[in-house]
Amino acid sequence: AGWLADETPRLDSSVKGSAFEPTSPRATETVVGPERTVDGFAKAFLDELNFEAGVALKRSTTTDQYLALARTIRGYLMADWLRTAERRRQNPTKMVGYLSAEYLLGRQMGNSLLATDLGDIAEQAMTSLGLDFNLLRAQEIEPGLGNGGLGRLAACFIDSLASMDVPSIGYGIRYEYGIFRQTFEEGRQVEVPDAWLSLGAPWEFPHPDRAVQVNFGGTTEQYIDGDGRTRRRWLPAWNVQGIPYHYMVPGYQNGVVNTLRLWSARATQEFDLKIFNSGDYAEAVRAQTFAENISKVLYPEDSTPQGRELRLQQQYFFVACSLKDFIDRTLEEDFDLTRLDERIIFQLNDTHPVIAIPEMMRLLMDEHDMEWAAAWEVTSKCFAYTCHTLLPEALEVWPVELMTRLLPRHMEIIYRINEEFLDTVREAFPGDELRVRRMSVIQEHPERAVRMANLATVAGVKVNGVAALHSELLRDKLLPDFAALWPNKFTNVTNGVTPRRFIRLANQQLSTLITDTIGPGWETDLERLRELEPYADDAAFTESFRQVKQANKDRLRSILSQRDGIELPEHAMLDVMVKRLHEYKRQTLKLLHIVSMYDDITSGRVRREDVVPRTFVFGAKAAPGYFMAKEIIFLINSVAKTIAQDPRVTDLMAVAFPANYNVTLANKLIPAADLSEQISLAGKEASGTGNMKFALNGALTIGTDDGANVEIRELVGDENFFLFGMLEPEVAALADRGYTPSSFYESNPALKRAIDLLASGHFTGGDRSLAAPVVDDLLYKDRFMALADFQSYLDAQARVDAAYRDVDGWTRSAVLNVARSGFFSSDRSMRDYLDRIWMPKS
Ligand code: HBZ
Repeated sequence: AGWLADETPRLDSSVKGSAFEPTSPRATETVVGPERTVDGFAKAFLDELNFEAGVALKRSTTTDQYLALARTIRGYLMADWLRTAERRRQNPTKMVGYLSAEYLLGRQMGNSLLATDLGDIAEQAMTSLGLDFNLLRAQEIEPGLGNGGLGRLAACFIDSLASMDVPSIGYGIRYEYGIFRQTFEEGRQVEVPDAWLSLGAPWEFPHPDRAVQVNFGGTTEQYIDGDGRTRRRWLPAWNVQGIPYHYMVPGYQNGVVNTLRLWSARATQEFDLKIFNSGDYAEAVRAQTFAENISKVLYPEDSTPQGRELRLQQQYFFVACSLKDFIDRTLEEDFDLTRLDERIIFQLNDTHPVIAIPEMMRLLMDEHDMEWAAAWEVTSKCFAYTCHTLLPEALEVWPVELMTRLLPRHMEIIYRINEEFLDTVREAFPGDELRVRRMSVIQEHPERAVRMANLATVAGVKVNGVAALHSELLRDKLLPDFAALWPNKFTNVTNGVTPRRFIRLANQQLSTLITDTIGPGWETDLERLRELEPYADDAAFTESFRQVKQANKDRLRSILSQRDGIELPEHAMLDVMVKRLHEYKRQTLKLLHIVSMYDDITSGRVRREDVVPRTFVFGAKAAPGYFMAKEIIFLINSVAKTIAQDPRVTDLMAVAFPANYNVTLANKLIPAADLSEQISLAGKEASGTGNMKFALNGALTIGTDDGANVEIRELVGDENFFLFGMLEPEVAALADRGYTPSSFYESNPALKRAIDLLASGHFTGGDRSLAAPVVDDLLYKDRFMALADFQSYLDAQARVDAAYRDVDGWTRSAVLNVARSGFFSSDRSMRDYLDRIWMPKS
C-alpha cells in the first residue's frame, strides 16, 4: 500500500469550513410530513413515484413501487427526525455513542410502519391504487450488516434507546456486501454475495459533502512545536475518505427518531486527481478500488478472528470517522475537551472498535494540543467495554508488526498506555512478574501482538459481560488478574431483545391477544406481561393462545413451502434450533437426538403410537472457512433428506433446514416454535438472545445451564423449562480430569447406536467417508462434550414428549414463559447500562 508514500503528509485531516458548515439560517422552518390519511398517503406515494423516481404508476415495476413506498413512509418520519436532532442540539447533554462494527437490522419497512402507526393507512392507500401491499413489503432485502447475536444486539439496543428517548447515536460500517446469502448445493453450503443495495437504498441518506479523512501507514517523528515543546506526530502514507450514510432509528410511537451513522470508504479525491493528471488512468482507478475495499464486505467469521489487515483497516476506519464526527460536528463548537466525558460515553461492542482508545488519545494530544496526563484522564472516562465471548481463541489480538505498519502512532500510544499500566500492576503486586506478563496489553508469544481485550479493560470505565453467568466467568476465569486489581470495574448487563420487532411485528396475533387481555402499553413496559399470569389457567385465554400458535405454525408451513419447497406435516411439535453453526452450540447433539429417534422408530424399539410427532427445524450459517461447521451442515441436510424419503418415519418426524437463516426468517420461525433448543456446553454461550425471543413467543426451552438460559429458567420456573447437561463447574472438572468421548460411546448403548448409524453411511448414500469428519471428531475430540451430555439430553427430550402430550399443561407453561420473560426486553438492558455504566448515580 505504498501508493501514497510520496504524498505530502496532511496532519490536518479536518474538513471544517467545508460545505458541511450550515450557512447562517434566517427562516425558521416547520417541517410537516404528509397528511396521515389514506388519500394523503396515496398522494405522497404518487409524488415519490412520479416526481422523485420519474415513473408513471401504470408503467412502474414492483421495485419502483417498493422504493416509492419506502420513501413515502420515510417522509412521515422526517419531521420527528429533524425535531429530535434540533432538540438535542438545543439542550446538549451526555450522549451514548454506540460503537459497533455490526448492525444486523432486519427489514426496515415493517418497523417504520409500526413506529409511525401507519400500517393500516399504508395498506389501504396501496389497495386504493390497486397495489398488493404485502407483495411490496416482500421486496425489501434486509440489511444484513452483522453476523449473528452481537450484530442483532446492537440493532435491538438502538431501537430501545430511541424508544426510551435516550440521547444516543450508533456508529458503524456501511458494508456494500453484508453477511453472505447461504444456498445449499447437494446439501453443502455455498455462499453467494449479498448485494443488498442492488435494488436501491431507500432507507439511507448519503452525505458525501460531510466526508471525513482517515489516514493510514507511514511513520512518526519528533518535532518542536511553536511553544518550544517536544512533541510527536504522525506522517501518514495514505488516506481514504469516510462518507457518512444516515439511517433513521425511530422510537416506538413516541415522536423520537435517532440516528445510525454508517461509514462508507471512498478514495480521496485530490489523490485520484494527482495520479489521473499524471496520465495513469488505470492506476487512478486501481487506487480508488483499493480505498473502497475497506467497506466492501462484512467479515463472516464470528468467532475466530483471522487477524487480517483489511479487518484492522475496517475497524480503524469507522472508529476514526466516528470520533472525528463526534468531536468536530456533534459537540458544541469550542467545547472544553478536558470535560469530554460530560458529553459522551462510547460503548465498545466487543473489541472490534477498541482502537478508538488510542485514536482518542491521538486526537486529544496531536490534534488538540493536550498533554498525555490530561488526555488519559479524560479518555479513561469516555469508554466502556462489552465482552461477548468466553472462548479464548475468539479474543482479538493484532500483531505488533501489522499495527506498526498500519497505525504507527497508535502503536506508540498503546506502548505508553501499557508502560504506565504495568507500573500500576507492579505497584499493586510487587515482584509478581508472571502476573505482569499475563496482564500486559502486549503478548510476546507466539508473536508480539496487542491484546485488544486487555487494552479495553485498562482504559474502560467498566467491563461488562452479557448475562449473569457470563459476567461472573468473565471476571473470575477470563480476566481474573484485572478483577483482582479493579474489582469494581466489572459488572453485568444481561442482554435483551426489542419487543417491538420480536413480538409486535413478528407475532401480531399474540400481540393482539395480549393487548385484548391486559390493555395496551406492554410494548414499552414489558414487565407488564406479568399481568398475563392469572390467564395461564383461563380456559378461554389458553384456547386463544393455542389458536395463535397454530396459526403461526400454519403460516410457517406455507412460507417454507413457497420459499424452500419444504412440505411439513400439519400437526407435530415444532422443535427449532436457529443460530450460527458452531461446535460449542452443539448442533451435533441435536442431530444425535434426531438420529436416535429415527433409530428407535425404524428398529421398532418404540411403539409408533408412543411417539410424539416432531418437526425439527434448523437455521444456521457457517463461517465460510470453518471446515467442521460446514461438514455438520452437510450431515444435517443428509439426515433430513434420508428421513424425508423413508416411509417408515415420515408420519412421525421431519427435518427442515431452510437456507439463509436471517432476521426476516427468524420473525416467521420463532412465533411458530413449540420448543426452543439452547443446548450449548455450559460456560461457552455468553448469553444467547434467540433463547429470549422464543420464550417471549411462548416456546418452552430445552437448555443447558448456560448464558441467559440460567436467568430464563429462574424467571419462568423449573417446571416450565427443560434443563439438562453438566453445570459449568462439572464441565471444568471433567476437562481437568481429562475427557475421553469414546468412553461415553462405549458405555451408552443408545449413543453407540446413533453414532454407528451415522457412521454407517446410512444417511450419506452408503458412503461412510462423508460422515467421517463429524463422527471422528465426536469420537476422538469432541471439544464441547456433546457425548458427555447426550444421555441427559435424551432424558430431557423424553420429559418434553410427556409434557407435550398434556396439551393443557403445555399451554399453561407456554403462557407462563411469555408472562415471566418481560425482563428480557432490551429496554431493561438499556436501563441497566444507564444505571451501571453510562450514568451511575455515585
Ligand atoms: O453475542 C454473541 C454471543 O455468542 C452470544 O452468546 C450473545 O448473546 C451475543 C450478544 O451478546 N457473539 C457474537 O455474535 N459474536 C459475533 O458475531 C462476532 C462477530 C465478529 C467477530 C467475533 C464475534 O470477529
